[in-house]
Amino acid sequence: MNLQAQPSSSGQGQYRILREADLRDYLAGLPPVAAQLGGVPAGWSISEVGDGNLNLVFIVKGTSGGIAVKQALPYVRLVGESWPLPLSRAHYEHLALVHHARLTPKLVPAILHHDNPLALTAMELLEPHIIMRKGLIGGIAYPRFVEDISTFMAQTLFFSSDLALSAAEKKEGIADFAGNHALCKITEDLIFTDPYRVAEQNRWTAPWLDTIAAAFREDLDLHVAISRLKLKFMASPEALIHGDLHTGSIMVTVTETKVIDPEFAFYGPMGFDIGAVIGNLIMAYLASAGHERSPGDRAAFEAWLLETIEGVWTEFSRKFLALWRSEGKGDAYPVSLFTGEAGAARLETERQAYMARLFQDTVGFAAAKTIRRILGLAHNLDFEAIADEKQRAICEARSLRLVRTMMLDTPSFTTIGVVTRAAREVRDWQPDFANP
Ligand code: SR1
Ligand code: MG
Repeated sequence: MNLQAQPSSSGQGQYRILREADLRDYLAGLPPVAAQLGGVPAGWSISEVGDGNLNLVFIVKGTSGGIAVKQALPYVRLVGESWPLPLSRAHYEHLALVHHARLTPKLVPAILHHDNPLALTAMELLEPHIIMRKGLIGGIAYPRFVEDISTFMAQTLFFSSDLALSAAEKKEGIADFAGNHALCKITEDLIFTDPYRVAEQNRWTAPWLDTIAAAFREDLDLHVAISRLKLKFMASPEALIHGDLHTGSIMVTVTETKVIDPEFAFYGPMGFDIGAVIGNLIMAYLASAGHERSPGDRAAFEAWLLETIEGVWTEFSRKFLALWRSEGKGDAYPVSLFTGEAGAARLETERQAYMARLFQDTVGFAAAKTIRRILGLAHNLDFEAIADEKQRAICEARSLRLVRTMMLDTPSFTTIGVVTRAAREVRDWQPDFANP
């Protein structure tokens, strides 16, 4: 397995896991970064704050400002050294950040420095932003979110697709990210395979979900559905996707949204990103009952979540279609094949059909993203923060009931309104754990 980062033209350092003192010396040797921090290096405060599954994250503060430094570890942090992981993911994350910054500079952190051999990126410190998932657990609504995330997805997906690019540009893009296959393999295993079979690392809220987990392992209809989604993930290089666009990869205030952590980026199906956002909002909605202090005290927040789920799809779809109409200069759908009034009308019909297919993919992937967080290895704080395990299991069982239908009967979810209606209906369903 290749544990080395891609060769770098700058070549500032050999890989070593940075500790505080080492990082201080390293940053002191970078004049623009040192100037941004201000003061003397000995006075900088450095703390490791990473709570994700894979990397180290340091916050460094000086007299003038702060920065965030992310360093990839040569293994999966959540599991340990027994699960090696290539450092090259930092290279792909940097490439994706550059793509995002070019298209949506206000929606991503500014990159201050990147060192490939050290698998390290220094970025703007996002303050007072918090991880969106934590805000949602706290019942905070984010009025900018729909506008920002729909812009992020429409821009980054459309402009890396065949609708915008020449065939040559698109294939070069695919090649640039083709080496990120170890990160894809994590997704292929943890999302599309393990939750549906006996796998050592699976876990769920036992004993309440034991019967449901067993049923998911036996359900061949579900195995066909998840395998179709897996194939779509593996074999549909539609656009450069973020690849891990859950609410833990988004930092927010009530006035700003910043998308972070695109280390899983590769050319894949667009619905995987959109489904990640929608699936994670569904989980926030169905976990919300577990965070109530008194019955109904989060009703307004939950109504906002449902409106947000609807807004994410409708605004994404509107913006993506608008881009296609004005910037659809790629090699797919050649303009010369759709001339005149009849051609324009036919192309518009085709655009609507394309969006309908993309919506179906989105529904399926949203379901897959939810199931993996309840029955697989890496769980979501939305549910994990519910201390009463039976109450947590009730919220998780409701989620599984909804998304199992979304995965098995995807065509019946014709609009996003059908999804939110089904979510609202399952919100107060009481599972019978003896007869789930
Ligand atoms: C072993 S990595 C587990 C998960 O963490 C990342 O955030 C991705 O979602 C991955 O699937
Ligand atoms: Mg991440």
